[in-house]
Amino acid sequence: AETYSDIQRSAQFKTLNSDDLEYFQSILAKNEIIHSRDPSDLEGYNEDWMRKYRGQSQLVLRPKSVEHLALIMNYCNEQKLAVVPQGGNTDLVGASVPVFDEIVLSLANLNKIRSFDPVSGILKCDAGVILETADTYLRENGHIFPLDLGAKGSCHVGGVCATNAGGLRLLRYGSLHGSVLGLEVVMPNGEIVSSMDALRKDNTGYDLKQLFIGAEGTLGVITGVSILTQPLPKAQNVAFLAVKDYQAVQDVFVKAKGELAEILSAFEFMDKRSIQLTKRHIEKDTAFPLEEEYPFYVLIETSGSSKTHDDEKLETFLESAMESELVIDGTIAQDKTELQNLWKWREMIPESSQCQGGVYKYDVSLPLKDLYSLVTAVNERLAAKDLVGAESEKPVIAAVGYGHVGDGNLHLNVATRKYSKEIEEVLEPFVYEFVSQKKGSISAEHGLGFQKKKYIGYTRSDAEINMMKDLKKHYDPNGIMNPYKFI
Ligand code: FAD
Ligand code: 2HG
Ligand code: ZN
Repeated sequence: AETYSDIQRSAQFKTLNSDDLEYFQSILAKNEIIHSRDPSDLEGYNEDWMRKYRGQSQLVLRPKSVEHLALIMNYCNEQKLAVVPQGGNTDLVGASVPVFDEIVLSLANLNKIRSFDPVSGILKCDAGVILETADTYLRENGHIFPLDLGAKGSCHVGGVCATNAGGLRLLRYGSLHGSVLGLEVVMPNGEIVSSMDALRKDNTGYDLKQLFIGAEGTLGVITGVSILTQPLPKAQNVAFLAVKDYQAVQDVFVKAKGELAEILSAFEFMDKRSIQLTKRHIEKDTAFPLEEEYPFYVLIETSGSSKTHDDEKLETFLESAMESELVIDGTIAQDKTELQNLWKWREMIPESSQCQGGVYKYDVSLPLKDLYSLVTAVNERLAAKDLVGAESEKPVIAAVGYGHVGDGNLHLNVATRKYSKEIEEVLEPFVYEFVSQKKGSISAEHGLGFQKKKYIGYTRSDAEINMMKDLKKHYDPNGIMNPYKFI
């Protein structure tokens, strides 16, 4: 894990003492406080999902009420104690863990569904509800959460809002900036600001909740979320297809948009190396659906209200795609288990690239025509420096590319045998410069966190960065909210 050797703990923050602990003990129950002088006892809170970043916090607070959380924030602000809000700790940019001794403020105990209206489809819940729990509850009520991602079993509803996660169906249901209707937020001074009663349409002044969506916990703590959910589709299909090159991925996308139209709910792509890496990790339990390997694969999902109608549309689409040799091989899930297995070959890529020892993850937006060129450029660069290969003495196992084609969002994962500064320096700032030259964004959906704090200028202008800094100074004058990160 990263040692943060190039930055210093800020002297403006107080170090936790016994008076502080006493105060927290006076408002919280014993099981809402985890304190240890040995930070490794709190590893699950101090270390991130990739095992790349590790902080040194000795204190985790897990309040069960918003009022208690507000008292904690007010106290921390007055005492200048730095705080990291934490949801499911599945973040991929080093935003969710402390850097030094910041207090971890976990939302895990604020985990109740507050209400659901099946007529409007509006769900109101605490921020600490696990995404999958919310989705299961909604399915029992004929609806689905408008966002789905591989980390759904651990990430929180508040956490996905704080990162503005995009996920696998953004193409269909849009971003959280559109589906979140209201938030309840505890500000650094302890004030509770709520727009939880918000309506579908409400144009009275600034849309303040947007400030917290994607702010990565640097402005306030989200404690409640009101969100517009979607009707549970009655019919769902998944096709897993093989194509000969990246141009064909784009051609299939255009064809799918035109012919599957309103039933298209996901369009994902992955390259050969992504699948080879994933095979190493999951093939013993999940058979790969195609007999051969191909340069690129696409996963297409349809969601609609009539099975016969959707089946017919998908079959017609596939027949013509195969006849014209745009698609060279493929399979359609015949039942729910097969459908889940096909999704696994896409959803397990992030874990497969991480579990080999170390991983450098880049989540970028690029114009669609240039989307894959970054993967090619990085592989050429690694090969030129003789860093990549299957042989055990090569530090990089593979640089793989996959992602949400429908959103112009590429995930480049460089799987390594261990974390090393040498590899990092080959990749950064090269990747960011490449993306900036192509007029892309250095963060499509994961945020900036600690990983990309130095690189914000590649995508945002000075004027924009100054405006962000002004907001931060205004609402968090002591800088206690998630310090050392992008702002
Ligand atoms: P955490 O990781 O705990 O925190 C994330 C950030 O939000 C931190 O800055 C933290 O301080 C802040 N935060 C958390 N909760 C709050 C709160 N209540 N109030 C204020 N700030 C808060 N992302 C995508 O966009 N699309 C994907 O498809 C996707 N797939 C993933 C698949 C896997 C296997 C994994 C491990 C991650 C994936 N992610 C994806 C990353 C994604 O950012 C997270 O899964 C999710 O958004 C983080 O939610 P969390 O509850 O774990 O938040
Ligand atoms: C996904 O789309 C996630 O699977 C994770 O955003 C991507 O791990 C990654 O790089
Ligand atoms: Zn993604």
